[in-house]
Amino acid sequence: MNTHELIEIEEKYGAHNYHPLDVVIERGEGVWVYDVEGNRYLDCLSAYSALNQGHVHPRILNALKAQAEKVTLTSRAFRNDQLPLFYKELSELTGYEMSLPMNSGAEAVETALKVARKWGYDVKKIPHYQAEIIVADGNFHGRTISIVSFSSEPLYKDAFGPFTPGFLSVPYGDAAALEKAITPNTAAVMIEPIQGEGGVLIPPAGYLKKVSEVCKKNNVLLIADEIQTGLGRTGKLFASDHEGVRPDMVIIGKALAGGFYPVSAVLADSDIMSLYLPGEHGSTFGGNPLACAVARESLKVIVEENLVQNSAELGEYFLERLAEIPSKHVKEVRGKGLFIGVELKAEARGARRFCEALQQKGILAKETHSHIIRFAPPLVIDKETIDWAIPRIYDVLMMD
Ligand code: IF1
Repeated sequence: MNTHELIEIEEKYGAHNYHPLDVVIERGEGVWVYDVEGNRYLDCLSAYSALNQGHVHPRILNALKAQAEKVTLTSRAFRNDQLPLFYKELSELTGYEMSLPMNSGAEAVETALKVARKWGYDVKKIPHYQAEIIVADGNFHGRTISIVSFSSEPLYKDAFGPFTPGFLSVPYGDAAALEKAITPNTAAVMIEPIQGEGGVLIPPAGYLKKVSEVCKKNNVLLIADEIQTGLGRTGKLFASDHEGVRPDMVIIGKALAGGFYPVSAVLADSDIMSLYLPGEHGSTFGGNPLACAVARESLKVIVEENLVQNSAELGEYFLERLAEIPSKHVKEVRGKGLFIGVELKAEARGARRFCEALQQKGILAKETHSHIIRFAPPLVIDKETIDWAIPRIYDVLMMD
């Protein structure tokens, strides 16, 4: 079937909760994807950083196949032989004593929020059901009712009340405002070290460090949502590492399973994670052997292929080349590692038309917030491919 036919079927039978570019992908390999017409594109979105290891990484594919032939799901009613090794390897890689596996990012966020509230009552002795959690304006942490309850984006939130209480949002990048919002009932602060959906928004240098100090001083847990920024995307294993910050909890997802499978996790030390008692939390699929086998190999690929270093080096190169393009439309080019945003001026009439023009040139990128183009290719990209992309991006950014 061709592009047009497939899109027609999708629009007829599927919910319209997305407005994708009209490209129908049927195959992917490394940094490249191929549509049903046989056109090739450089993937500069990486499924919102779920594909740090590139499409259909052969090692992860083999791990998936091998495990799928043995056992795929046990539920947590029984144990499986992959979960212990997943826990251990994740701990050795990240330095956190324990973890709790879930599936989607939103579920892992909920997991962190629940245990933060429990910590608030059991450890900090916040009065019953008075725990508050502080987040930042412009946040994106997922789509559940509790999470959209503290979104500042009307589109994500407004139609879906009543909302979950107990959350408070403060301006992003302003540690003083955050400190002012803390009360004796504050259990936790949850922050994205760089706001992805916010438009690759990098807070002022020292912000996260200051937030971490403020949290420590006030006996408040710091939760970093590294679902998008983690696992090498910004040129460090975690974006928090850029400021030497070790949050009390780190939430990961997306690239944890290299795009093969939804796997997320919350990392924390035992003093927090051990607060969860049998029956208090769980998921049918969380920690299943297929997920664990895929995630174990996905982590090994990040380490053994030096993807964190590659992200740092090629991210800097890509950013420099992009910043050289003398486009009248560009307001700012910013990024860390291979997490780059090109913010356009208001007069540019939106980023969507630039993304559509990039598609014509064989590059898939997605606008965020209508006026920012995000460039976040798989971390396996090489310099030659960036050199291939730059003149194409140049042509698009130089158009009228
Ligand atoms: C969509 C955005 C990106 C995330 C952070 C948690 C989650 C996400 C920091 C939830 C998910 C995704 C979801 C996807 C689009 C995308 C997105 F534009 F919507 F905000 F990446 F920038 N924390 N981000 O970025 O993880 O439950 O989806 O696994 O909702 O369309 P999830």
